[in-house]
Amino acid sequence: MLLPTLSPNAPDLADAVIIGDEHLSREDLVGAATAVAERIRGARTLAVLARPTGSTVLAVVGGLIADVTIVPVPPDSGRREIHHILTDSGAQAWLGEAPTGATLPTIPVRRYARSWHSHPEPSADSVALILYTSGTTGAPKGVPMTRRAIAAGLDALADAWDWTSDDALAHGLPLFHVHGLILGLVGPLRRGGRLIHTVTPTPQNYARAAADGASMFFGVPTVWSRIGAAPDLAQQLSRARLLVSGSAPLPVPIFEQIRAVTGHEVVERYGMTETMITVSTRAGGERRPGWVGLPLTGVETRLVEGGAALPHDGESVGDLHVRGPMLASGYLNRPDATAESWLGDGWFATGDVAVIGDDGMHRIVGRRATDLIKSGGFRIGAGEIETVLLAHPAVREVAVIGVPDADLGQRIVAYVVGDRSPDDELIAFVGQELSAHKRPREIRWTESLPRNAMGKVQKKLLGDGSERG
Ligand code: MCA
Ligand code: AMP
Repeated sequence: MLLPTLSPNAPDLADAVIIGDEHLSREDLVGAATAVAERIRGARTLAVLARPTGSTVLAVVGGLIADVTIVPVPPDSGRREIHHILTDSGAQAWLGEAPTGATLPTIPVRRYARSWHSHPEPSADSVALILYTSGTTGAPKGVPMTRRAIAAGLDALADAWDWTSDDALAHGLPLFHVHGLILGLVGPLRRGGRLIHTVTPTPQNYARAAADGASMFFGVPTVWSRIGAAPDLAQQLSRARLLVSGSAPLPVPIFEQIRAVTGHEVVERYGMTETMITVSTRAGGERRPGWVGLPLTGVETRLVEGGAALPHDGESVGDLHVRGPMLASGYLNRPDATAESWLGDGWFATGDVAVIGDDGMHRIVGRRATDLIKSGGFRIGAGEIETVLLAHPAVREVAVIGVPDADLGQRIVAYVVGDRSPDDELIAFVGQELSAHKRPREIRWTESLPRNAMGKVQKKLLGDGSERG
């Protein structure tokens, strides 16, 4: 059973989910989400505009109860992105709020409706969620996540982090990724503890959640960096049990700053949309700054270079492959891309380059793919932004890269050849078509792009030279 604590006979829990100003007891959750389930039963796939609201929580939980696949859509998605996600996933309707100009029908989510009908537990192989994630080129790919994989991934984390129903989890991460949605919402619902979703992950909101009794905090490195820079607020987090970072590398100075101001060594964990979390430091183990820890229970990892396995000696750098029960089994409608990354025998090629110590500790060195940018913990494909910019009449050539950024890890910069237009216009143009976080922070106009003899843009020559592109 994916959500045992949401069975109609589970004991009530006041404030099982607090999201912004909305408070849902466990009884509210079960009653209202079951009412959603009644309305949608028999549907196959529904889209949810994943704003951080009680309606989104009820829509997702209603889908889980009714065995209807939910596709969370970034609420600030542009036209092109929404169109792609809806057509690729085959979503039949919007559940809850719909974006302006929506063409699909809308099924309302009613906060005060109640049903106590008991729905049968869906098959463990049923697809609960389809999450979209960027590749280097083209539109985002859908990753179908089964109930079995989600349950396995969450239980492996509970084991690593000693995560129980006594924990109250706090975070303010988006509800359309593994981090905020699966770990951050389905996680506490599976464990049976409270969730405080702070809507935005600001230092003020995290300090308030700590004062309200949160024991566990999730953040991307940008969030921890901003908290570290606000020591008075950060001190409030001292009383928590566990601070967890993931989605991008946590720089060592930030680890140390958080330790200095909260007394906590942040637990770092590593994962991907396609694999959920596979490697983590443990609540009861060493937290080594710059290292992401040990494979979770049930996970195997290997380092490969040119088809040969590399030793785990803390020095050999190779492609990281992972295998475990929390992995998805492929991309939706993309057998080509699936075949590139799922290698057979259950192994998945992460595209990340790593070293493994003889004690099993993993360090992520970087990414093999040159065109994937991580900004604020969001995975962003350079190619997707380039395609949009090329459709702007002023743009003749474009190359998008991630440049190092103290706050965001990387920030998106677009090198453009064309008829000079206001930078804001180009940035807004990307925002109309894609999500807000895919907008370039900066446009750099140039006479030409550096190309090799084959005509391919040499991104390594752009930026200040330190970029991974
Ligand atoms: C942003 N702004 C811009 C631009 N970009 N303005 C002009 N041009 C741009 N290009 C605006 C924003 O709209 C915002 O305005 C203001 O600038 C500040 O933006 P920003 O610095 O980005 O801060 P933020 O909006 O506070 O976002 C930082 C964030 C966010 C909260 C850390 O990046 C975030 O939520 N990241 C989480 C990503 C995540 O959950 N990833 C998980 C995927 P205004 O203030 O007016 O709005 S990874 C995953 O799931 C795996 C499995 C894993 O390992 O976890
Ligand atoms: P996404 O599919 O958005 O979850 O992005 C997954 C990618 O984020 C991984 O392939 C890594 O490149 C990166 N990532 C996630 N967690 C970490 C971490 N703790 N350290 C370094 N990179 C990470």
